[in-house]
Amino acid sequence: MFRLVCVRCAKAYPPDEIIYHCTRCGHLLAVEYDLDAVTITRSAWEKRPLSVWRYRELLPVSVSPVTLNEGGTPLYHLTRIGEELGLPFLYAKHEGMNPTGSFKDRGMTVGVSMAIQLKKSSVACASTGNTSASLAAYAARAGIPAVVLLPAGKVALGKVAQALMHGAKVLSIRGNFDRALEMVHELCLTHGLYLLNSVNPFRLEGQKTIGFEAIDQLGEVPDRIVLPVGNAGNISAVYKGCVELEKLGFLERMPMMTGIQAEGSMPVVRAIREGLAEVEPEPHPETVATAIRIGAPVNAEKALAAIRKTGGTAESVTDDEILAMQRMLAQNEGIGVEPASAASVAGVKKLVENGSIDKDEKIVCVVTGHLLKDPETVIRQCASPLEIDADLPSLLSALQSSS
Ligand code: AN7
Repeated sequence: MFRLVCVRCAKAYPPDEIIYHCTRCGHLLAVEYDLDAVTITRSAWEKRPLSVWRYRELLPVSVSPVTLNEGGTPLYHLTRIGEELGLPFLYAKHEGMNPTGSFKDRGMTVGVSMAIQLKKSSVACASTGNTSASLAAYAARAGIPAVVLLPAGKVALGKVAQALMHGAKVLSIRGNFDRALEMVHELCLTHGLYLLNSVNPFRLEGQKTIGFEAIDQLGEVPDRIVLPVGNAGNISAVYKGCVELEKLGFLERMPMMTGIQAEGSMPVVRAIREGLAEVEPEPHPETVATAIRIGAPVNAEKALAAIRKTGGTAESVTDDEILAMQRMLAQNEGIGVEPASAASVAGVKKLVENGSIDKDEKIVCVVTGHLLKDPETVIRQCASPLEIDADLPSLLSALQSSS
């Protein structure tokens, strides 16, 4: 059993109320379980396949889930990048290996299942791209219509292609993500669509399983979990999950939650650096990592608490640093991720170089989305394939001149 509880004033709401903000103070709501009633053991969990649904006792869904087999993503040891940075225990959890190519699927399997559980017949979101791709696919799986609002001209090609092909109603807003979120929120409140942005408390329940899986795969709690931060939902979700494991007695210590933002879009980093109680929104966010081009992160309050309570930190990286790390992951480790995802590892590089990370830490970087999400940014960085005549001498001469 669970209830919804305001993250600020702790006012409680019943589990079947369709509500995204506290009616008393306006803050977000979180799912709170009766952990005393949870009787699952770690060894029982470990007998199940690695997936979001391994952890179903800590999820709110009681109907048969709307699923595409999400989670169970690989945890890779970054041996070459680790050696270069002097970090022998550097890992990447590749969330790009989810059904639609991003971690959003973990949230959507739970979020769309909850839409069905709550008897909602249509769903909607605003998105920098991945949320829309994922929602479109899970709505199709559930057989219900989806509406997605995108910031015009600022969404990577692969993500738009997915949202369109999975049959969502796709609308491009002449405005940024923050404005699109305000609009879709209003649409949902006035027209009864179910809102599946990260203001939705259920979506984050699915996303917290990234941390559960990483701990299970590593066989111990990492010292640090590093995530790219946009709306700050994912970092908040992973922290919430760790708090629950700790309360269940499954976690001996908390990982240091570490958030990485792009320099042109870094309100959380500023708040951490300057010790602010709240983030000051960035009115004109800009970065090549369009997934995290978000100036007013709605989950910032929870993210600041997660970072501060665990002794973590937040750091910014430039677009050049992001793209250089995207290439390093691809070429030195064989791991293809989109720019926002590379931000987490680029952030680790920066933190180790400025002495903020201990070299023997066990570090899990969450790389959040697949390389193929944003082919245009890739093609812009790489030389075009050399076109040659279709004969062996031309091939040999081309190989010689390019070696
Ligand atoms: C690849 O799709 O916000 O800090 O609308 O796609 O939880 O927002 C995407 C976010 C990191 C940031 N990496 O996560 C959306 C959207 C990738 C992402 C983030 C996103 P949050």
